[in-house]
Amino acid sequence: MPGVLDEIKQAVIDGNAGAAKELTNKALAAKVDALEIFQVALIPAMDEVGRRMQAEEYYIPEVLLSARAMRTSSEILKPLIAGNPNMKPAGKVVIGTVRGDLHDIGKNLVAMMLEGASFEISDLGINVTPDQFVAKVNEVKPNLVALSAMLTTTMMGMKETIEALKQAGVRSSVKVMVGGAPVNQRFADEIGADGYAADAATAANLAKSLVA
Ligand code: B12
Repeated sequence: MPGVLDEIKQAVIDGNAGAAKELTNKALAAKVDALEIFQVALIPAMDEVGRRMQAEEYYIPEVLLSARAMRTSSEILKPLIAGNPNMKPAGKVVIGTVRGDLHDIGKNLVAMMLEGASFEISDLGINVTPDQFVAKVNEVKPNLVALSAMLTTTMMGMKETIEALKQAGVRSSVKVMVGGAPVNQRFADEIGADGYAADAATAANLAKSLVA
């Protein structure tokens, strides 16, 4: 049933959550496999949103609307997909904004793009201490830890978090990627992160390559 899959994809690209919900239910009623909807409509839609964001055809409001539409559909599909052996998440990610920092808009966008790229996300929120990152890493055993900072005064929290992961003996079992307005590749290299991305779309590609 390619028609309805194309329509779902378009609804997500357009950021139309109502249409995404209606069309997802329509596809399921027509016995389209939930996993197929995910793989043929939702993931390619978020890939396209990422492309448009990089090309500066989409800005934050459009990306947030698309992410919301994607979530509306994926919330319907998730319970149906759970347990399907073919639904392999791309990997697990623990994400958070580091200690002292309350900015979360960029971090949330990154989380949404990673979710769109079929990563399983544990979002610790804002003002996350190194110990809280370590505890979550021990709990969910992620492939990737994603650290966000928006203040020059908090970006050293990324280094402290990496140190804490080392101290806890788990640094080698995860990749660490960092981002946020004051962060750049040089800083990422200096603090021993595995990767840096400047925006949410690039972050999704970086995450895929880090876990590949
Ligand atoms: C919104 C905002 C706030 C809101 C935050 C609301 C929220 N829920 O997030 C509020 C009002 C709370 C706030 C508070 C403060 N803010 Co403020 N804030 C901003 C503002 C205007 C926008 C930030 C934003 O959301 N941008 C949009 C998102 C989408 O972009 P982004 O965050 O950069 O994220 C993208 C990339 O960086 C990247 N990315 C982000 N995280 C990650 C993580 C990974 C792993 C990867 C790979 C990529 C990645 O991908 C994202 C999406 O593409 C910026 C100015 C600006 N234009 O950036 C100032 C700014 C960041 N704030 C600033 C300051 C100073 C403060 C305050 C100290 C102000 C004060 N005196 O109280 C407080 C600090 C509070 C705290 N302890 O954190 C300064 C920071 C200066 C500096 N260099 O340190 C800025 C730059 C403003 C300025 N020009 O002075 N702020």
